[in-house]
Amino acid sequence: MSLQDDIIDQVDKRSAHNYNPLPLVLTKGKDVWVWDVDGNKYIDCLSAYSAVNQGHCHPKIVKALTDQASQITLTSRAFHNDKMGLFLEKLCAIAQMDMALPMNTGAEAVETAIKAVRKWGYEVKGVEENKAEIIVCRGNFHGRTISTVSMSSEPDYRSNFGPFLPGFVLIDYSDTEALRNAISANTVAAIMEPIQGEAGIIIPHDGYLSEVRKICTQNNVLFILDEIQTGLGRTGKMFTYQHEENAKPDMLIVGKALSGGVYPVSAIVSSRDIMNVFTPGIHGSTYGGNPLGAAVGLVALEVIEEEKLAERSALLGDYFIKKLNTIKTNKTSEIRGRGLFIGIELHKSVGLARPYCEALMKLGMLCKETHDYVIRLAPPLTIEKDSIDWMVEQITKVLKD
Ligand code: IF1
Repeated sequence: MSLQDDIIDQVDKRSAHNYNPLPLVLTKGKDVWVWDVDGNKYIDCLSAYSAVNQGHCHPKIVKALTDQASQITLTSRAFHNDKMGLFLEKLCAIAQMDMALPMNTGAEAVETAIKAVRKWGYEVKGVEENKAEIIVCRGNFHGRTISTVSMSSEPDYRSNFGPFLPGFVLIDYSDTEALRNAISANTVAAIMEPIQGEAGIIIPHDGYLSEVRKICTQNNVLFILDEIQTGLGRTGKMFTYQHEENAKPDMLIVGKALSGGVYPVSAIVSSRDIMNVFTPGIHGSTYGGNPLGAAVGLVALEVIEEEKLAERSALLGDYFIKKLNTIKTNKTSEIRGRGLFIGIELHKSVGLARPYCEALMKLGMLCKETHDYVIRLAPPLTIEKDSIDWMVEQITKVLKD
């Protein structure tokens, strides 16, 4: 038995089986590269679901982590710390919003958004007690907590986890008529992803987000975008809604790359009016806003700006998609994406994407299927052109075989 097999056996025995990972064990990462315990080197084309946009173990971010780790790591919010304000100042500047509320995981930030818009509904909009409705889209992914699976339309994520949280109204994604029809006097918000990641890199029709913006404004409904996966440069803009004119939401939910994959940091960012529903004692988190996460978050945001990662993503993503489209194969039905957020959809008759991801792993490239038939390509935004050329060669091999 190899070391790798031993480790996988141990995990099989001791870890709940809530995942089915590719059979390799990683031990080291540097920029776009990762190494397994046998010393094999791979290009990471998943980036931990877009948390590692800045590349693995970015030296500046790691330095912020280690410097802060020997200073002070956790104060709780019972006291101020000297890092949180600096971090939130930067986050608000980048998001062009007034105020932020820091949490840890993405799902916690979505929970925070749900609480914020419900409270806004009762206290500002004047919705009758316990009647608030939030519109969400079929195919969404907002996390794994009870509230976020209550928003989901995916049977796998919901099965036997009920009873669910009431107050969510499901509509089709990229359908403005459905949104108009779903709005009632009790609607407080529409929460959606600007591109649906888990659903298979589903890009809504041109103009959808600005139409949603308009409909929400007309009806005094808050427009909330979950940019946990699509934000911070991934799709070729700092935030994906910026691909459209006049699509700025009332609140952004961010996470993942907010820490460059170094530490869980998430937040909601919004206007002063909406954030003012939070008063002392009504919401919080032991770790949310801690100085270690804040120090890391500040530098992770600086790296995105300094290294122009959004611009890189736009240029290199276009290049990647163009090259993928030159592959002569009848196995793919569509290659789509924005920036370095790309999906290769296989014809259903070709079969599942998983064996293609396994074949790519053997060739030195790590990616993860989404929604059964889509190979998702999302390398760190620091990727170089020649690495993209190399990846296209590997993808060509597996699609030809
Ligand atoms: C897993 C998917 C990606 C997210 C959006 C909130 C969250 C996520 C738009 C929650 C998290 C992850 C979690 C990860 C798999 C993954 C995923 F395939 F399931 F959908 F990225 F595509 N909003 N996405 O994408 O954030 O609480 O996890 O920090 O294993 O569940 P979290």
